[in-house]
Amino acid sequence: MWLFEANFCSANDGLCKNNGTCLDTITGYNCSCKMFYKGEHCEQELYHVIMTTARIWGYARIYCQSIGGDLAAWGMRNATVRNSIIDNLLRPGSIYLIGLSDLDQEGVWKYVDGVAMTTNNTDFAIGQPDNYGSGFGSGQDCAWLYPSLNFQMDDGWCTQYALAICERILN
Ligand SMILES: [Ca+2]
Ligand SMILES: [Ca+2]
Repeated sequence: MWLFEANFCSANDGLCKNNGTCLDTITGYNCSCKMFYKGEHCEQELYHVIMTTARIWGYARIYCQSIGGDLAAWGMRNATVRNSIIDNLLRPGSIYLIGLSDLDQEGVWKYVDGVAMTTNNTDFAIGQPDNYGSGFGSGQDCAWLYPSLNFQMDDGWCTQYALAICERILN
């Protein structure tokens, strides 16, 4: 039996699309994608749309789906992408809903694409999520980026009108 060292990257030009970097591994290769690309071969381009009309979380989600996407999830998990959106696209003083909630089960946070929250894929401000208001009425189950918290994440009320960040994959 023979085992040859894999050299996929140099043997297969252009494996990683959109200027992604090809990295050989023992058994194959991985593509390291540029900022707004994902997929095994960086073939998917992520496109973000900043909503300019305030909506409640549920209607914001429906709006994002109506333009072929959903509330931002992947781009919110990736700190580089998230910070780029915050720095370049958000209006100071506005609240922006994102695709993260604990609507299904209190305290269990999940992105709209099904990915569970971890400390590495979220950026909640200190003391958040706090489910503020529970006991008076419903607590807070829908995440937003909050301006006075340097656009860190905070759990907010799903019934409050706010702007939102949509995300869709091109191709
Ligand atoms: Ca909650
Ligand atoms: Ca909160």
